[in-house]
Amino acid sequence: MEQWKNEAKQWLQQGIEYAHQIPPTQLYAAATVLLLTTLFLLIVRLFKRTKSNTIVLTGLTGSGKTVLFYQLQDGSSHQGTVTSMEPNDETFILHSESSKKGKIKPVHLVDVPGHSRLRPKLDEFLPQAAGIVFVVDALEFLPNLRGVSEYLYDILTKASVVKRKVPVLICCNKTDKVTAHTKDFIRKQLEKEIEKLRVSRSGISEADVANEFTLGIPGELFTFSHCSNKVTIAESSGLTGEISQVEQFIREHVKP
Ligand SMILES: Nc1nc2c(ncn2[C@@H]2O[C@H](COP(=O)(O)OP(=O)(O)OP(=O)(O)O)[C@@H](O)[C@H]2O)c(=O)[nH]1
Ligand SMILES: [Mg+2]
Repeated sequence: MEQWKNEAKQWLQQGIEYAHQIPPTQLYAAATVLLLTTLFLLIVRLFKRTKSNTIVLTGLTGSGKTVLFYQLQDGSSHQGTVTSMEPNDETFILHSESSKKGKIKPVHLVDVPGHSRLRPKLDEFLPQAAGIVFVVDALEFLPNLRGVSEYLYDILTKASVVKRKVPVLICCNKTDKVTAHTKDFIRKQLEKEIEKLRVSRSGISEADVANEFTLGIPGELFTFSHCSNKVTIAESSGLTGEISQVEQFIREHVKP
């Protein structure tokens, strides 16, 4: 023990002598580098902690976004809603998790109205989105097929979505009604329709697609598995509160 102590003392002495030999500028430089590295590491940690908790609800008007929003927030459908004129934008703990103990991260949920005049609002929220829930009316699906596909195509080719590989959940809503289409049917129809759009849009001039990314793999029929971001499909009924697949998606991408 004593021997160890002496050896340590000697080393310390040597170290101090050595430090005295180093020119002060070099010492300052070393200290600055150390300080900057610490600062850098601190900033990295801070950024990791403030990972986005924003989930964006989007889709055509009448698909059931606002009902879903309330259902997630307070577990009530508010007995349906009328066409929204403003986005709903709130941060809360999911209703289904409100009774849980432990560390639960609140979710910042945004419901962007589907009306075409309000859609540009989407661009305000997409850059911070950790996930997108694209709500589709599974009841009135076929008459809206073109419109739904166009809106989805637009979202899947936005720079803010493609570059950050934001995951997208296509949510086939209103499954409480027996005449609602299944998610497999909806997925196939959407893929077919997006393929048509892809062909027709590839002819558009360079200028028009300046900030857009192309979709799919050239020479192959489009499927959602070709997207660079993860696209999954689920079923829900906002009205009756069957929203577990949506909650699961949110929990997957907003981690405590
Ligand atoms: N049967 C059934 N009807 C639903 C469901 N979800 C919503 N609806 C009805 O669909 C209509 C539109 O719902 P909203 O939530 O207001 O639709 P939205 O997507 O917010 O529409 P915009 O605000 O115009 O973009 C309302 O009359 C709801 O009652 C559902 O799960 N099942
Ligand atoms: Mg609404």
